[in-house]
Amino acid sequence: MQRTQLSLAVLAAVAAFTLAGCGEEKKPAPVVAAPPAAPAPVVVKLGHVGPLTGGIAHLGKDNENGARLAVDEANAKGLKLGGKSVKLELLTEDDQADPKVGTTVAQKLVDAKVAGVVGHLNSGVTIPASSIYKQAGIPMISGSATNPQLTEQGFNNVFRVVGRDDQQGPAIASYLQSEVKPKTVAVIDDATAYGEGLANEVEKTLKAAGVKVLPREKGSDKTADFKAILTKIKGKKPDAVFYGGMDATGGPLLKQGRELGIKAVFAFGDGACTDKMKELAGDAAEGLLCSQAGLPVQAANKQFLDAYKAKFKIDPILYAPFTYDAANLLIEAMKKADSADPAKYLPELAKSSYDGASGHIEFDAKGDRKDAEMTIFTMKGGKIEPIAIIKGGKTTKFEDFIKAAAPAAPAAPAAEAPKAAAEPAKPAEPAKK
Ligand code: ABU
Repeated sequence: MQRTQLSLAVLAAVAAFTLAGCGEEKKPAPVVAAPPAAPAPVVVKLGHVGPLTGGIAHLGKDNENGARLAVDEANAKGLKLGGKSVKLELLTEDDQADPKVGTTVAQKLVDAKVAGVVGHLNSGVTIPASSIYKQAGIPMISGSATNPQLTEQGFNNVFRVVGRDDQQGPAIASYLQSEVKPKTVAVIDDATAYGEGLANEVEKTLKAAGVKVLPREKGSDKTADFKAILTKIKGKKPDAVFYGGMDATGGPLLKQGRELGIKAVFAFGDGACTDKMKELAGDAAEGLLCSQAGLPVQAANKQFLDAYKAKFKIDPILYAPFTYDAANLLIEAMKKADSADPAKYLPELAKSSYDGASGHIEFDAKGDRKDAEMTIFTMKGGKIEPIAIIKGGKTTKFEDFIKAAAPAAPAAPAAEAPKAAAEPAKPAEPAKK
């Protein structure tokens, strides 16, 4: 008899004897072994990278929140890969919107063995960082980097869920040309891959439409005083000014332009297409035109908007629905592959066909989002309001887009149903903010 069994037998005998001595005839309580502890879940790390300090930290945090919401939801639902419970862990890094810091923190994430990355935010940071992830074979999806070069490098691990600046530039330039009908346009950029690249696309489109474009003026992503540039521009009396850069510099530029008495229409790309422009430029922001390289936050699905608000107590700013989708795309691909091994789930990621908060997502061979929408906004009453959606070269007024996307009226009872064929299903209802 083994020692444990022997001890149990002695214990049982002593208990029986004790009970008998007390005049009771109860049997000894059975010894119940504690259930085996559940194995600890396997931790799978995902990275998020963006600027969490500096002038555009609000946008970095917005992106991070989107990714965090997706990860927390997946953990709450429970995730199993390869028959084992998995806990996702989001590692977040601050790249300070700086290409050098970006590559350093990208390597840090690689060394931490993340299975996938959501980020970075800035094209000028995402492009050099993508080489680090490529060498490590780690899939990355940017929710906001729009410079075409990102997906023109031929890297099979690189994806984005927003459109490209060779779609966004023509969209905002064509809208400006058709609605404002400027004869002369001044173009300024912040000398980043994003700002300069987008400004180039805008200039190309305007010139092709016969609009005179003034010689390019340049600031930087740190410029606070644009007065010298704006004074030079004012003398040339442009009808419109386009700025390729982020809201942190676009806001002061617009404010200073109005202070100098420039009456031109000011237009911006997605980096400066936020309500922050009102905070930075004050009343000068009213009437600005801007574009985003995807559907507006107002058209994101209601489930996402409600969950985001409930968790973070604020509304999403710009591309949070896209980083939420990016994180979910990584998770869904892992589920399909039944593995968090990048080599195993990357082929599933490339084949994604996913209905996310920002609409339906599929990738083309380069890793770009197929059929990305572009949205044009104006600032009204201190808020940017979507005016038009451009998709596949077709422009739809935002109100018409919302109407078309509204859910079909409830089906009539069977007995009263008309005999005609049923209408095709309508897209999911976008939330109205
Ligand atoms: N696309 C908006 C700003 C981020 C970037 O592409 O640099």
